[in-house]
Amino acid sequence: MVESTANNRKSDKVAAVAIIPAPQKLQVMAGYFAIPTQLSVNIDNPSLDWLAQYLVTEIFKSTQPSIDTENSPGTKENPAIKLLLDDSIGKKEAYRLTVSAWQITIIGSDYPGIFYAIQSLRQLIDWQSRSIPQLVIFDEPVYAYRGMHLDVSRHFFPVEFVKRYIDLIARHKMNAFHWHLTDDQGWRIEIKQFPRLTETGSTRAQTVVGHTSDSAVEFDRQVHAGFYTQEQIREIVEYATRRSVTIIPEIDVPGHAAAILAAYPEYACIDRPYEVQSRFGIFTDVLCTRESTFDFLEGVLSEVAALFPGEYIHIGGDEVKKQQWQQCSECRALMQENAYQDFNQLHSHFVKRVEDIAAKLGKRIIGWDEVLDGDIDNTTTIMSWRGTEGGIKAAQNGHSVIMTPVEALYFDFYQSTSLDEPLAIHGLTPLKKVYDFDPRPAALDADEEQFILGAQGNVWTEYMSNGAAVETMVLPRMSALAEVLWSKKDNRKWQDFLNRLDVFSSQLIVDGYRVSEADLKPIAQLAIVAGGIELSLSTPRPYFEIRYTVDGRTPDLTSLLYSAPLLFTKRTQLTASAFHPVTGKRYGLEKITLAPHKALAKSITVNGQTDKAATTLVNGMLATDRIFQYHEWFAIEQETSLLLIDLGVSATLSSVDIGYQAGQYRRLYLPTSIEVSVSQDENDWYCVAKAGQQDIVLASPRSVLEFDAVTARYLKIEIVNHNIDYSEEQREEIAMPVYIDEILVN
Ligand code: TNX
Repeated sequence: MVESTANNRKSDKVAAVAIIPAPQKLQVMAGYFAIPTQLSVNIDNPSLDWLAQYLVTEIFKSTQPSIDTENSPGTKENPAIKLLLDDSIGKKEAYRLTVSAWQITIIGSDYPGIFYAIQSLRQLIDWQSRSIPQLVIFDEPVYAYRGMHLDVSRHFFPVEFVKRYIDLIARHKMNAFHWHLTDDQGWRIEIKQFPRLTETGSTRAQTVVGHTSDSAVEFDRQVHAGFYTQEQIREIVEYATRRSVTIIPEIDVPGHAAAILAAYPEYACIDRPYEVQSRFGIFTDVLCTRESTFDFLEGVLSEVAALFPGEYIHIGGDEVKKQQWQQCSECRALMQENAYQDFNQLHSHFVKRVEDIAAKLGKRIIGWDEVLDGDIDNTTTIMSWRGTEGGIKAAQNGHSVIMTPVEALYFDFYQSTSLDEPLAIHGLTPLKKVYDFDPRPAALDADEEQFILGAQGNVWTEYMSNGAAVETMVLPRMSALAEVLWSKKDNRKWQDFLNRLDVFSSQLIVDGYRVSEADLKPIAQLAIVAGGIELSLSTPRPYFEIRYTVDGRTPDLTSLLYSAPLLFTKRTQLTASAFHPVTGKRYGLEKITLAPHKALAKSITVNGQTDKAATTLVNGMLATDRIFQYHEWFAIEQETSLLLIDLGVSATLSSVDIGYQAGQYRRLYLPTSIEVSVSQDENDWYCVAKAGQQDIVLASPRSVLEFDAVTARYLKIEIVNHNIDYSEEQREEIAMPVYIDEILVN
């Protein structure tokens, strides 16, 4: 990335002014402000002391700036930076930044405005030439809420990393840090009235290795523990406040409560021991709705409210399993007393009680969109995560809304399909998807739109065990989100963003941040065409070269150069990488096996029904050598499933080849047996091949069932799935799905 930055700078003068998020108005002039060895920072207001210090110690540390309150203008001999407050220049958080030959003037409509001007300035400095282009910027944000979330329960992150993360938020002109402090896998905030929350609740015995949904789950047998003392929290709050970041602490109730119950089982419905979870998922453990739970929560929230100065406390409310409430006489009695018809109303009741507690403490609450499932007052601010629907409904009912839809803003999802991506939870959210996200859904009218405060990227850390892993998952996706939230739509152009991103990312890299290269990797697209399968390869950086091999080897600079869509008429494994045109550095490893076969794009039904998801079984692409992605597989949930393929015409058939094991990171459940029958008329069927459990285990990842050549138009494939496993989450044995992909018929 550093190299392409240098390139851009040489060839294109405007690219030198590369600010993310794109400022509202920018006018670049000829000439530069040359950074002197000694610089003075002028302030006329003591409330700006810290900002002046910050300029001196963080931004211009290599010069020797002095701070003076004389308010003297910069001169050729004595260049100066001047900081001023003036709330008439724009709305909240607005700033004007003027860089002229000897003076840099920053006017903020408030403290954050000045802070953001400093962030823009930081991005404008070219330390190689020690210069800043002369310019005028006027800037203010489109959305008031610009957030990033961090889950410190699934993995604990030390204070130093939390500060680094807040810095990153601030550098993106984002202003909210949603700190997910509690969950099933660990309670991370000291509460003096309830010491066991951290004594017991912050420690788990071990952590799952690999993916929590793997068929044979393994554990690391290492204790994972950690929490923040109240003193550390105050230090972090202060750190964030200085950087115009408000912290929203989340205490997730009544679900995701295993760590609470491990410490205080008296707040459960069912009397038994509980433990801090070492796997991930949705557990049935919930807080009981009896009165003592709310006394407990009042105690907890009073300490939380005292630590965090912001207006909000997030109270969770997501993924609440209702079984334990159903089994609890006290919960059922409360239902009756209030004439509640279903358990969602009991959930709302719970949320309402917590909201009242928060209100007494002078706080408003935010809840995940499940809190809308019952009936809830519109005083609750909604975080819409299960898509944007919850947010739309909430805005229409007058709730304030923060958009965090799983499909676009979950930064725990994969960033590309390249095999060199780190293990992630699932899903695919490439950079462009984040950049194209619009926090204001088309379904809302202008009045309703006012309720959308903004959006937030969520970082659930089940599969991020250290700070470096977090950084590579959020960068550069949060750079895209920052622009979505700050910049006007007219100022948001994808290619232009990518050019600026190269500059910004290289600055972050210089400061030690780890930035994913996923957005530089090749992307494959398939189309079934007459005579075979057509594959197109692209990369968001058009000046990169794409090279590929068809012999399974990792491409290098001597491999075939991709220039136009490729047609495949027989089974081929293609491996592609992108290469930087100057340095020759390789990016990504996109592996894709294409296989035209006799059932390609033919009609397929599942247990007599058409099923759109099943078309992936005959799309000519094998998912078995790729990272597991749900959308590339077909899930078999039943004990027996019958897949029926109609070839349209009779054909000579002699093999069926079925995949069931993903190539990287995941260990899927295997089918119990596979049986293939053929027919000419859909009445008389002949079983031609069968694979039992042993055959399947041995043949994994794919079974090739061969048989003597027959002529047939229809194929019936029976998949038997007897996989049952004990679910830690549900505390019972449950049927597990198997996933299959591509039924190659030849
Ligand atoms: C859903 S989003 C959750 C989290 C998981 C996340 C993984 C939400 C409110 N709940 O508990 O960590 O999915 O993507």
